[in-house]
Amino acid sequence: MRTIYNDKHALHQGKFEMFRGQLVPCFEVPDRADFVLRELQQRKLGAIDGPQDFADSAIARVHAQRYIDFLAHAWDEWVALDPANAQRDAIPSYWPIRSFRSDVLPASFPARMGLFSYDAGSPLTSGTWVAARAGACCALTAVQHVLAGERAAFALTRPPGHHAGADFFGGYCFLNNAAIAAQALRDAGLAKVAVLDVDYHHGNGTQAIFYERADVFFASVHGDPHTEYPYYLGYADERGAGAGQGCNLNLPLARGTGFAPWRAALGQALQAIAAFGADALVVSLGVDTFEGDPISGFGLRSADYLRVGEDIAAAGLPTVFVFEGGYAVAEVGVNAVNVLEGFGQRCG
Ligand code: SP5
Ligand code: ZN
Repeated sequence: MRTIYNDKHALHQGKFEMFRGQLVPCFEVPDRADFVLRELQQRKLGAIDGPQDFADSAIARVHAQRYIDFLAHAWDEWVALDPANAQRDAIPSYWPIRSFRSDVLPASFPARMGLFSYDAGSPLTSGTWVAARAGACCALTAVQHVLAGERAAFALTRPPGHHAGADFFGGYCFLNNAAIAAQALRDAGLAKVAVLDVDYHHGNGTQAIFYERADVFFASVHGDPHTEYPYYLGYADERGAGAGQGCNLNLPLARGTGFAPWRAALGQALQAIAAFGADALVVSLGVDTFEGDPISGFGLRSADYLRVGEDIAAAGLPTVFVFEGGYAVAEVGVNAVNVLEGFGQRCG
């Protein structure tokens, strides 16, 4: 399987994230992608190419223009507030929760930053826009290879994407690479696309982007939001709305769930995707379901990821894998590449 990778990902390197009243070192670090890259190279899993460049218009198919404009200039505005900010990450501290207006774009940069975000755990840095944009180009390039007839391709992206909505960042995510890929597949003429999200955390951004649409099915297996991030979305009763009624499937599982019940939920998601009649599949491939993950609570072991890849391959669909979470840095390469290897062996 071909991988699309770009070393600009390392330009996004947050220092700290807010956790229970303290700034703690970021979990989402550049080493994550580099460990996956090294594992791909060692196992000779296929060609590793750079991305093609795409215009921002491909990103604007999913993200609001005023949000793209905000991201593109955020760092300069942050430093303009105070030259000393060049040494600090930008983290929001104000949010327009219920009863506030979100139609007005305040002149104040911190106020706008809060309008376009939902947590204090996703620092924006000098290289965030360039890295996120390059990641989106990796996802779009992977789509091109699958449209050209390859069975599957892997976009080795960071920062991750599935928590980012049409006009907000959060959960370490800025541009929703999986949603951008799914939309690109639709724009190329495929009638029905499914997004399968296997990250430990619910893909709230992807769900929100497609919630009222009948052409993109979203299925997710994740930690129960009653106790797990992102808390405010990802419940089983969210089935889609309007034209998208029935096109959203959430399968929340309790913290502590092991591979057998997790795999049964994956089977349920894949069955729903088959019933939907998808022409192509985008997989939000987070491996923070690993038993050793420092911020998550499922019990998957490294060998289990081979089975995950086999199960996904059995769906028989052209597939774009997009890298998401996974914070046990030393094992993240083995785990992610096991999925790809399992997929490759099953699909031939
Ligand atoms: C893409 C993705 O996986 N995003 C996950 C975002 C999770 N953010 C909240 C993490 C809370 C960190 N908890 C630290 C526990 C240290 N003992
Ligand atoms: Zn995650």
